[in-house]
Amino acid sequence: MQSRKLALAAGLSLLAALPAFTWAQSKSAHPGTPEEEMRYKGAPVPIKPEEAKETLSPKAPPLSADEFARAKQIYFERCAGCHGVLRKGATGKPLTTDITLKAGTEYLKVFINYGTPGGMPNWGTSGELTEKDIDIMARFLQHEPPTPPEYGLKEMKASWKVNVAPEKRPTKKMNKLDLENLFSVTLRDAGEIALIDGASKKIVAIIKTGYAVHISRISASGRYLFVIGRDAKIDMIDLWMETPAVVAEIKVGLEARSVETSKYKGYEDKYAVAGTYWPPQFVIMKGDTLEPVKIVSTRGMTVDTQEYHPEPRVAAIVANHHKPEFVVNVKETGKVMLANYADLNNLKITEIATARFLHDGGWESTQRYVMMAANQSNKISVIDTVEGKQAALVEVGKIPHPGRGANFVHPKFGPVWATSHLGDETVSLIGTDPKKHPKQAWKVVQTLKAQGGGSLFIKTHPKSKNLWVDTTLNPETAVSQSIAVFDINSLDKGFKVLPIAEWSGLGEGAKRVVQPEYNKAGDEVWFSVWSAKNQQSAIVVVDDKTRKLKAVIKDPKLITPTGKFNVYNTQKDVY
Ligand code: DHE
Repeated sequence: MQSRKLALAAGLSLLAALPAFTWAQSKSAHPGTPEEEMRYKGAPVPIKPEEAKETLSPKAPPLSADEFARAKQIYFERCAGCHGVLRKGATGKPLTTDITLKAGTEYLKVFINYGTPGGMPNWGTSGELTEKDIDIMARFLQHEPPTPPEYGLKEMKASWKVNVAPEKRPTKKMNKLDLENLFSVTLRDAGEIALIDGASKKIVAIIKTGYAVHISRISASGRYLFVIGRDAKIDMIDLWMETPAVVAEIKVGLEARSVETSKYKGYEDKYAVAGTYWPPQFVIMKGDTLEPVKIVSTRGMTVDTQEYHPEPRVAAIVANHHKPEFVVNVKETGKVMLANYADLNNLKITEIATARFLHDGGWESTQRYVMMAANQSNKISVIDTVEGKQAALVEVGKIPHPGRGANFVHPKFGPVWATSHLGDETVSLIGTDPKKHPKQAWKVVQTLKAQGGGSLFIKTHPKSKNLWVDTTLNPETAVSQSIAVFDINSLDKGFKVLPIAEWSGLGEGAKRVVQPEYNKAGDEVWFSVWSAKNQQSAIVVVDDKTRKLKAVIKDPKLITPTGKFNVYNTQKDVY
């Protein structure tokens, strides 16, 4: 499987937007790049091209105003996710003018047309871009990159709304919902979330949120739900209201992925924090109103070559339980910033050098060490949140993508944290108990083979003996539409495959199975079966003990369900 190559002329999110897209249609020769890796591309950047400032460079070949506008649009939609808005390079190579001017128009045209073994899609030969567009892009790349506007306190405050002031909110829970077993489900392409009751599996509410909504996180008390869209809009939902609704909202930038809330003792529900891709910064807000109070830039030097990076995007943010701190992953510089929110006027930031490009991650079982994936380095950085330093940098498989990862007690090696990978079929189990299992601590103690590459998420629960591994982006339909499950006590026996998409009984569609999530009791696990916006999707619920189908949640309102966040498990970081 790993040896099969293809060129994919679109990002992951773009693919999701194409209704009748099948993997088979996407295959073409693309030497040197595994297809799973090709799919791991950024979504169109939701920055309006007209807002980005243009600079024409005298040394570059001329472009008309119309051509410049067209090129900006193509760049933000197709290129910026990998090469960065300012073209300084991320998953894709840098495309700054010192490089592109030397390369010249004809040379650049060849790259855009045919792609490269390093991962650049073949935009021309795949038919995605016309010859004319390719010519425009080749000239455009020799001009200075258009710069999107900065976004500071003034812009944030202008977008900020408190729909229900804290003093007007209920003083106790006004509904009969079992909040701890409620699920907040991302309805990605609808720009909404669904609140689904864990017991009845009924949709309790559909709430409008930001564009291409991404993740949900829950406040320390379990009362407030924070949802962030790719357009950097945050919606704060009060789960105590008779019908849960948005009580405050804000747009914290032009593009974002992460939101979190303060969880340290004495600071419960006090602050929220959000990280943005553009501008590269994070903002600390009041936890009851979302009023922005402190913005921190992440621009700075890269960890290895120590050169300036103008656009280091903020990836995962995790709330430290041991100190009043947020653990902030800064992608392109490869640094973890520990931002201490105890005194915002005298803000203390501990900057930890790890590896590039930091993406997602989560706690090991004691919640002292947080395990962060540096995906292009194939490493997991272990951050000791008590000491405030990196405890280890662990080599794992190709492009680790753990989500928040999975914790369990290995029959032989004691407590481990696991990640699956986008770039290969392995699951790496890392020992996490330096006290009782010092020999295994921060080492890969076992590598399992799962169904294939293209895995996004892995999950278990303290009460379960199952380890679930999805393969959402695998090119084989049978693999992307099913789930692998390991018995934690007999890992050597390999995995079983459950045909989740088939169980959903859905008609046509990509039906990609994504993100296992447990209910509060840890006795059932929910999977999204994700098809395009104009097709039916579903959530399939499996009994954890018997591994048999328990329920299928289908509803015309369940449009493109992806992430599911059980309130209790998200609040307490149970995974
Ligand atoms: Fe995500 C988490 C970024 C595409 C579903 N995603 C995250 C986090 C980051 C991130 C930084 C960690 C947030 C945190 O913990 O604070 N995601 C990105 C991207 O940059 C990327 C690759 C491309 C893009 O342009 O957005 C991307 N993500 C996707 C998808 O296409 C997914 C599969 C479907 C969707 O809804 O968009 C997707 N991402 C998720 C989910 C989580 C997530 C479900 C949370 C997992 C969890 O268990 O916590």
